[in-house]
Amino acid sequence: MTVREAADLLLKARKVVVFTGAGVSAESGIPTFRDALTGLWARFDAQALATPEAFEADPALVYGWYEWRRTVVGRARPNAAHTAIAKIEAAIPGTVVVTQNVDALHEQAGSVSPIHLHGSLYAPRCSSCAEPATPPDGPGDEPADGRRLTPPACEHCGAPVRPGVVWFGEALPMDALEAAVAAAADCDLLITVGTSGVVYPAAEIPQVAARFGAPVIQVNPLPTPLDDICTVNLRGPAAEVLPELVLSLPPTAAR
Ligand code: BV8
Ligand code: ZN
Repeated sequence: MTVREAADLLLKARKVVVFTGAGVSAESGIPTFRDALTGLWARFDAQALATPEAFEADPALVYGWYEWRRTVVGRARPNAAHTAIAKIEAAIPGTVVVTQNVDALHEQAGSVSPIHLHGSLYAPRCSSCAEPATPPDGPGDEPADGRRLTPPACEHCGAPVRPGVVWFGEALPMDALEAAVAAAADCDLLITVGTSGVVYPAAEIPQVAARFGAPVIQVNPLPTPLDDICTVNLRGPAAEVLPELVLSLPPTAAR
């Protein structure tokens, strides 16, 4: 299937949902989770780092690992895929960006208020009273991956501060999930970019759009479980495929 077919769908669309995963930030140098050799879960144990039980058992291990991730992400810059998505948003005002990513590269590329389904590395909060905590300044001093770092104490109750991300077994922020489902149910095109589509309930979002009759374009170098619901599968890296797709938009807003 070709970019041309996808471009025809984009040109007709008035309400677009762009649903992104770690692959959209891969070409910014941020590792994905499940890519066979380079993904974070090939090197680290998700159960020991990305669950509430892990934080309870060893807060310094988990906090240190997330500070390392915040450093990596803080030094990264948006790539051509993030920029192309912001251009779609500028050209088609009814566009909603829904991301599973905990980086801020969509915002940095110019996307306005993307919906963060899995939280953010920049929104630490108290693990007990949930009061927001002040994020540390700057990109961090690059703790080695795996270096323990005692989390700061909450200014209100003294409990350890935790990363503001959604761990396995935790509920997604209700307002974000509801807004994403509503946008997917109401859109006339969904573009899914750089996600393996295996983490639920986020993976429902493209399925909701398809169920409500919207065409789905997928951008991913590899097949995923979402292939079957997609109208067009564009196999390639997001930073190459999306700029090509955006070339089809009217010149004023799109370039
Ligand atoms: C919940 C955030 C209930 C922090 C992450 C068994 C069956 C089904 C479901 C379950 C099950 N057992 C447990 C569950 C539920 C579980 C789940 O789905 N597990 C799966 C994995 C089996 N889900 C949960 O636990 C969720 N919560 O269900 O709560 C509840 C309800 C009420 C009350 C209490 C509880 C919470 C899930 C949140 C997990 N959080 N991390 C952090 O970042 O550390 S997981 C992680 O996965 C990331 O957040 C990421 O956002 C998310 C999705 O991953 P992707 O973004 O898709 O990344 P991935 O590496 O997988 O794929 C990258 C893709 O990019 C690949 O396809 C690759 O080919 C492609 N790519 C690579 N390069 C490029 C590219 N594409 C384009 N261009 C490129 N250049
Ligand atoms: Zn507190």
